[in-house]
Amino acid sequence: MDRSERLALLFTGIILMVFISAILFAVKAFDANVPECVPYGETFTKGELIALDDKTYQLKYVAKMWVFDPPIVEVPVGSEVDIYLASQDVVHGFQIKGKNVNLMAVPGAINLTSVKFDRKGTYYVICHEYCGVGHQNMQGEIIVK
Ligand SMILES: [Cu+2]
Repeated sequence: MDRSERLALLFTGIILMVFISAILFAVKAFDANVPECVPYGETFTKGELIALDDKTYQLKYVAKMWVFDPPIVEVPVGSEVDIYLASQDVVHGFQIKGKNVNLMAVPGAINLTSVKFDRKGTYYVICHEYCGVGHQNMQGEIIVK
């Protein structure tokens, strides 16, 4: 191995460390949260908000043409919400504006993520995957008060 090969390897190693550091920094600084996929077989067909205690909730969303069920949800400020997302028909998108949440609702699968709502306001849930003629009207609201 000559000097230029060693330099190339060193340079590649340094670049790799910079990338890994940037990812770790983003996870910590921006509270990045990787969604999980819940095993098939635990699916549900009805949306509901389940209070585990006064600040912890399970929110089961069903996406279907062209609504999110439940369409409007109210939680108190400071709530930690586990969102379970299922689809009854086709692939839908699920994005909470103002939050770092962007999921896909896929038939036969459940996606899970956690969100903390520490500011009052209305958060709009929108479908960002074209799902048919009513796609542009497919939205929901999470009201934090
Ligand atoms: Cu859609």
